[in-house]
Amino acid sequence: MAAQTPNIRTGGQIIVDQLVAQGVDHVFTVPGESFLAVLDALVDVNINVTVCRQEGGAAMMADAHGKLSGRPGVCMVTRGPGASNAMAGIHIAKQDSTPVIMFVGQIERGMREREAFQEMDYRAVFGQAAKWATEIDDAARIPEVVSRAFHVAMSGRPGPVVIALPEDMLVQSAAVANAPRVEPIDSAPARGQMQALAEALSKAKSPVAILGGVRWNAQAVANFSAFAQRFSLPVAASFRRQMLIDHEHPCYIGDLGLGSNPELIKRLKEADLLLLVGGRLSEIPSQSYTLLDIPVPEQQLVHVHPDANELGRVYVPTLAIQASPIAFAAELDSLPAPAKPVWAAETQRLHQSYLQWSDASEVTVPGELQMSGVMAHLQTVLPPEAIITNGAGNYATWVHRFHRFRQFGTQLAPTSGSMGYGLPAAVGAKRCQPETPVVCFAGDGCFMMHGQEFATAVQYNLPIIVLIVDNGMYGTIRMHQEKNYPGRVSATHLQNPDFAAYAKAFGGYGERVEKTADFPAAFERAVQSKQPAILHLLTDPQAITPTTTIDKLRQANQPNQTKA
Ligand SMILES: Cc1ncc(C[n+]2csc(CCOP(=O)(O)OP(=O)(O)O)c2C)c(N)n1
Ligand SMILES: [Mg+2]
Repeated sequence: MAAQTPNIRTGGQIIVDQLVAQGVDHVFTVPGESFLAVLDALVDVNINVTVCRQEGGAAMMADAHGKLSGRPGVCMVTRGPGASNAMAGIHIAKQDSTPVIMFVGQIERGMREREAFQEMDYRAVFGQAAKWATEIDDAARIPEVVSRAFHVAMSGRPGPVVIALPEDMLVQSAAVANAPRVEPIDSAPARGQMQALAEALSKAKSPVAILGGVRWNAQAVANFSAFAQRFSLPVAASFRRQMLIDHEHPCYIGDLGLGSNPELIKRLKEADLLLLVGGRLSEIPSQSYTLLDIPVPEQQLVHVHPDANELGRVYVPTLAIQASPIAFAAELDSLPAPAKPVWAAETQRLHQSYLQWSDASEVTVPGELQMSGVMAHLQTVLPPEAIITNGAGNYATWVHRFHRFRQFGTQLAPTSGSMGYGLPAAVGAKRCQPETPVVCFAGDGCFMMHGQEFATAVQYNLPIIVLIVDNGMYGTIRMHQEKNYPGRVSATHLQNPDFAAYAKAFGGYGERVEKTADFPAAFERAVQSKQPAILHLLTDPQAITPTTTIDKLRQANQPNQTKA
């Protein structure tokens, strides 16, 4: 593409013009005096700016945008304290392989290394946390660096890029052309690899596919689903990547996460061929690295990943296919399906097992508010395109186990297990897709980590619905305490505010729900309010998981207990 005729602009204008050239439509920020020239240039362009309340929230909103669009979510934060707050979101984007670009205001170039006001060395601080961290010294190099940032953020294994912008560089003028829009570099299976996969499948007795990672889209999901159906291939979703297959697909057998269906784990251990597409089979989905031997799995492993560095990093694959899930799935229809695979009946049985495992009506826990009832109701009222967000906590088990994801682009949840993600992700999603219903699940602990972004939802009239599952504690940690140090409760009790009043104080809709039967009407009122809403769900502290209670855990783990 021919470069434009250079015109003289300030660094701030050049930055913003690069964003326009890259097709950026949203920027999430907490402002700082360190990048006033960028904020000023944003006034003149057609980019939606979301002003947030804390930089961690801004970075998580950018992550949500990156996950939904497949292109970098962009946030802008100030130096030292701003960048430090944003680290939580950068870590999420790194572990989730989300394309994100974070611009950070920086001190003037001439003051470096004096530990000037809020000075930080971004290359050092984010060098490991981000995929790439850099600083722009010369306004004339902005198009080059920003273009590379888009390339790095999206290509191979995507991830976050941090770009520091010295304050004086942003007011420096330069005559330089914009760089053209960057598209992710795609990689497709090499010649003969699809044939090799077909042969491996034809010899297999009990294959399983596991879907994870990024570089998927709705078409790739449709392509893979059609392939699975033709092969009656059982398909599991990796931790917090459930949206990669319709849960009502006859080949779906469940998600590999925390508290997975034991039937699924058993089947995976017995599999003779694993087709791992897009994911890394990291600690959580691999059940603490117990599913596959390292470095050489006993099973045949066909690993498909867009980044060569991930192929053979932990597990040595029998067949390593360096391809994005999009490019890989596009070639699957070339594989001839077997007449009647020997595993077909087993796939049916496993899908039935999943349906039973995820049937909320089968589960009763202590207390008047049953999360199973809440989940069952949401199943009947939420449309398939509804986006579900969450952070970390035992409450998330209800989402992962009982919500039947139907479509690509409907799940925003951090594989890094970062608390506080659900609310900013919901705000980011609703800001980008105002027509799509967005429901955020949060624990009482989780919500309070970024609860201030409820103000952002109110400021931009974003009618998200937040379900705060309040058990009065950091439940996950309490559960681990009862397992490891039974009866010795330490630093896990929480005294919480009235979250319905909190919602109202912010200008939203709030309601307290104490009984299962009251939930459907409360949810309907929240929808009808057309405001950002919080439903404060009071759950029994005993109901620590769908299958056990605090008392049972404590008893079972007493050190003097005689184990049968
Ligand atoms: C940012 C962050 N801090 C701490 C933790 C450790 N942690 C994991 S779950 C959890 C408790 C979550 O509490 P809550 O949101 O109330 O959910 P619950 O487990 O009670 O359902 C904590 C403290 C974490 N994962 N992330
Ligand atoms: Mg809790």
